[in-house]
Amino acid sequence: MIGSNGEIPSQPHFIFYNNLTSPCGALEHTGDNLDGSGEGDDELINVTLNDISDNIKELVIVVTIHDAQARGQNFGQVLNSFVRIFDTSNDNEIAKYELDEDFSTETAIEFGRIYKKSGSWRFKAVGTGYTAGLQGFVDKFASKFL
Ligand SMILES: [Ca+2]
Repeated sequence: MIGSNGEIPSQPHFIFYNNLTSPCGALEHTGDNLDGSGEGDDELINVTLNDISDNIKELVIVVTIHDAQARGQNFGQVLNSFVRIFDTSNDNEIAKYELDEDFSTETAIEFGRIYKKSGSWRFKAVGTGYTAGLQGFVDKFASKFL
């Protein structure tokens, strides 16, 4: 969750497997799935846009492989991996990337951004892959406290 200065305001605003819920309650991560077992979506982040506190201007959605560098892993080695965003009010899929095809050599991707403009929330697909893993995003958005 990004504030107006382009950074995460505080550690509780960094939503991931060890911090599942945002301070405002608008974001809820359903938890870590370590092995991809089960059908369909393995991990979900539910977002209630109207509940996001006013100091948050943007949500940056990132997918990474845990300890990818140490394990020598990338998305190309994970079968049937994808990230998508959909609107639960009408089940419309807004965007989807196939990670194993589109990001075969990467270990982290910035999937997209949900941002506020003129009082309403919009989604922008980004689709930029990185090889620096989660730490690269921490350095970029949370350098002050992580
Ligand atoms: Ca996981």
